[in-house]
Amino acid sequence: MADLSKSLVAEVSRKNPHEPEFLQAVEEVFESLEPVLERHPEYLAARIPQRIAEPERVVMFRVPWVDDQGEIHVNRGYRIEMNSAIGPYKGGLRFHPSVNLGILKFLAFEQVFKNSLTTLPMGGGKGGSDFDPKGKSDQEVMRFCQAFMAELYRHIGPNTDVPAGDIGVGGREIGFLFGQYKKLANEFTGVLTGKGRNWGGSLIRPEATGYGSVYFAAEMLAAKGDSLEGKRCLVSGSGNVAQFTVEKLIELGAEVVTLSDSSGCVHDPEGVTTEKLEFVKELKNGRRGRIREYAEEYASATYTEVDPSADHDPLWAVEADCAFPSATQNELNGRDARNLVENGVKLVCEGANMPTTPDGVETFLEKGILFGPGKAANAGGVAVSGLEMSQNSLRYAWTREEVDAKLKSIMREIHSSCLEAAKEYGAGEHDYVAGANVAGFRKVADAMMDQGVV
Ligand code: NDP
Ligand code: 2IT
Repeated sequence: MADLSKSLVAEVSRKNPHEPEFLQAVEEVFESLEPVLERHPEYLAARIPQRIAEPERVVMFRVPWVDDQGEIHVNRGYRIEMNSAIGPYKGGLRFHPSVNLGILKFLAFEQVFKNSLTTLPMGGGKGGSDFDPKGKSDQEVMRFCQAFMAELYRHIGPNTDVPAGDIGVGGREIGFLFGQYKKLANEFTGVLTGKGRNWGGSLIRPEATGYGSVYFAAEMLAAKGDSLEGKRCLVSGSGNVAQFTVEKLIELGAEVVTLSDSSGCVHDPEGVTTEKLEFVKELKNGRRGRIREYAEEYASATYTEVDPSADHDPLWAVEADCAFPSATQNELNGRDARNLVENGVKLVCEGANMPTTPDGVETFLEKGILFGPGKAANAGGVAVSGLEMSQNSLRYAWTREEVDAKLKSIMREIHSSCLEAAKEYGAGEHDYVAGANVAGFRKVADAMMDQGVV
């Protein structure tokens, strides 16, 4: 890393010493911005890097709730309002026991650039709680969501901050959150996205992140004269993003041979068919069971439990052409990256946010792997959230075909703006990491310059 970005990262690091994921995300972006800052000293004079790495506002609050046995629990709620230069704060809510301030700041920081890339007018934000929905009854999840929204509702609004889902927050949670917001604010507005289709939700929003990630992968391959047809693919996770990544890959003629959850991974050399995918959807969204049951249901599959002492993930050691990490941050390390390269993987497309560690990214770039970074590749979800906001404002609903066509064209546009930015600032021909960071940054930075020191 050159001196300029090093000293900027050191400054952010001094202010945020206990937030490793946040610093990881900042370091990657600042490194890519080096040539931009050299060519545009006005950004440095206006302290844009320092300002963009400082949330406009952070809200932290107590969330007390009562379980089915009458026991009282206390969780912590957060909303990071990172940047509103190009639109209202926009980004998901994560409910997971690992949630802390640093993780949400990394996600909010990434969201600023991702939302800018979508071409839609959305600022960046992220929130959530250390609440664990696993093993909780629907009633408990509802009471938690109501308690969480009892505070959050003061800080959000359709023109201020519009949350959505992320890990642990899907259609069920958005329903409970929306119901409580509506009751407290006495307003039916598009304050959340990912809503049910009968009450203001957009068609294709559930599918959008996974579909968008596959559209982005198809664009990367098309730029090399190739396609997904017949490609053997590894997918990690088995939640929202993973499920619809698999669905679109099957539709485009690829073969998916892995899935996982936080307990372990399954390898099915005969491929995940549409019927097997339906089983996974029912397992994960209906019964809320474990992916291990896939291997119990289908004899072609084997299950490997997570080994916390292992230095690599067996899922990334399976022979394949393409990999779609779609579970969580830092799930694919340097050793995993080398395993993938040795086993013939030519494309890695990040459905999750920052799933690849920095040494993993370096390996992919060094080896000339087509690597789609999360803030570009998984932007389809928030893009369709933006389209849901537009439909809510219009009080109108587009058809499935209309939304899907817009998603496809947004992903195509993100792909080409990454390549153009990489070229303009002298990065490698297929350096989507630099391209996404630079293209996402320039729009936000210019808006911040226009709006003065606020
Ligand atoms: P879900 O909660 O639907 O699914 C998450 C999946 O990842 C589950 O299979 C879960 O396993 C697994 N997982 C979660 N945490 C861990 C962990 N610490 N270690 C190992 N596995 C884990 O979430 P999504 O599919 O919505 O999100 C997946 C990723 O995609 C996240 O990085 C998210 O930020 C990102 N993303 C999501 C978008 C969306 O629209 N939903 C948009 C853009 C990015 P288990 O069942 O055991 O919990
Ligand atoms: O990481 C993400 O982009 C999301 N979780 C989706 C955010 C949104 O507002 O739809």
